[in-house]
Amino acid sequence: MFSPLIGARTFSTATTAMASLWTFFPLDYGDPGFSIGPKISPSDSFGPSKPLWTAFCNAKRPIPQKKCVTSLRKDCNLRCQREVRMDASQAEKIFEALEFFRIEVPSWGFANTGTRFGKFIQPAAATTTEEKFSDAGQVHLLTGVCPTVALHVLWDCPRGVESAHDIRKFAERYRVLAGSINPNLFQDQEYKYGSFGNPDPAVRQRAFEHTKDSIEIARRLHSRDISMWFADGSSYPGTANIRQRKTWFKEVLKASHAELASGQRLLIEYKPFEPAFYHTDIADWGMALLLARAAGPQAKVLVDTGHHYAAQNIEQIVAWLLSEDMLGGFHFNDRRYADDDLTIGSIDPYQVFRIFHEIRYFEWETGKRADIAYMIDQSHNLKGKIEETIQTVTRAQQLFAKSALVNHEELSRGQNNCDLIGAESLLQDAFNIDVRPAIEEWRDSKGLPRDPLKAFLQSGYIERITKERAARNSQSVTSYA
Ligand code: RM4
Ligand code: MN
Ligand code: MN
Repeated sequence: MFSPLIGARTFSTATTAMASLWTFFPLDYGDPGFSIGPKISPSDSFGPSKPLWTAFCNAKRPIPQKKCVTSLRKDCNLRCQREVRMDASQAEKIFEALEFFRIEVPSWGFANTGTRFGKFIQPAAATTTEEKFSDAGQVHLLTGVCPTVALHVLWDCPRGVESAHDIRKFAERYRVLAGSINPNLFQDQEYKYGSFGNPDPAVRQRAFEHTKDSIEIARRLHSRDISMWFADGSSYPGTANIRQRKTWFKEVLKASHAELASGQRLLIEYKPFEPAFYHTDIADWGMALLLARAAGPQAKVLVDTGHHYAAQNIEQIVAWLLSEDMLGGFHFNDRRYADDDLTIGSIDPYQVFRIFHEIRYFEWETGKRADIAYMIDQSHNLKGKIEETIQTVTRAQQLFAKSALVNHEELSRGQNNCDLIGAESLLQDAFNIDVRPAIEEWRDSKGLPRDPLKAFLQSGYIERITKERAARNSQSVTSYA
């Protein structure tokens, strides 16, 4: 199904790479199913040839021996830097892991955004859905691992269900498929007191209709996941009947679930606060889990990493959801204070590593691949948008690759023997390995640029879109709410 690209090792022009990736990820709207995520299976994938794997072997490189001039013993010949180097089998593990790792980019990450204090307009920001697809297409072209773009219905589908037709055209043109569909149940005036939890049945009905339309859009685009995020809650004690709202949520989620085609999923996201400041109807993973169970078997929980209190152990939540077969996907971003939407791993990369580790450990123990949608939910108003998305994707790849280096057999033994230092060191050692050379080698084997960000900056794309979009952006045009 996919032609191997061994031989296409140099990344010269955007066109070459475009042609290559098109071979990797053909758009296939003829498929009856919703197999966008795990479409690439080991058997039909474009795996690197063995010689490439074995050619890459850090262990063969000499370990640098430096004269330790700062030492009291002037003649000492120590290895001054303790570098954890990988062997061939580790490089192989990274290659295997990268074959499966795909991450979805958000359309809203390419548009002008800001905070409630103001928006800082970037001349190159996308002003239309088509431009968002064009930008997402660039990210996929250079990274090879972002074949889908998440859409927010009101921001990206101005003609509602009818927009699906245009989006299919954009997907063809820019070589990137529509991914998860996110209904907008929070910005219209009607939703001032909530959507699925609104005391007014007419508003609940309206929210249901919008969800139905979103499911239909997803169906027309062959998107598998509908991601439900609710702003619902209350800001003052005593002003809302918490139990009653829970019942309404169950009712409307159940009705929404009944609209799903087979193979589609309803992902239920949670968030502890904001915009509601007293109670949020779906505030944590337990509430999301109960509601997903009540909705039906195709409903799962979506973990947005930014939607947790600072001290929360997110990887434990991930482990529990995995063991309950209820983890549907992620919205990745990092946080320092609240829902900051910072770049993945920019504050705490070890946490992202631990999350990936729990997933891989689960897969090793159960012998099955966890069916999880990896998605980015970030919108940066200060950094360049495409550059930052590429930075995010490469960071995510690195952390995922590191997690592939944990020795599960040894870890399991260490845990069973209560070998605390041994077990913990397995995680720390894997985390400390510099996986970047292996990832570069993997990209090379796919005809992808070794350094996607550098390739992007040299491609001339940003200069072109800045020229094309600057005038429109100076009018403060934004398709983001
Ligand atoms: C929320 C949440 C949702 C996103 C909305 C707009 O903070 O993360 O996923 O769709 O923002
Ligand atoms: Mn989110
Ligand atoms: Mn958020």
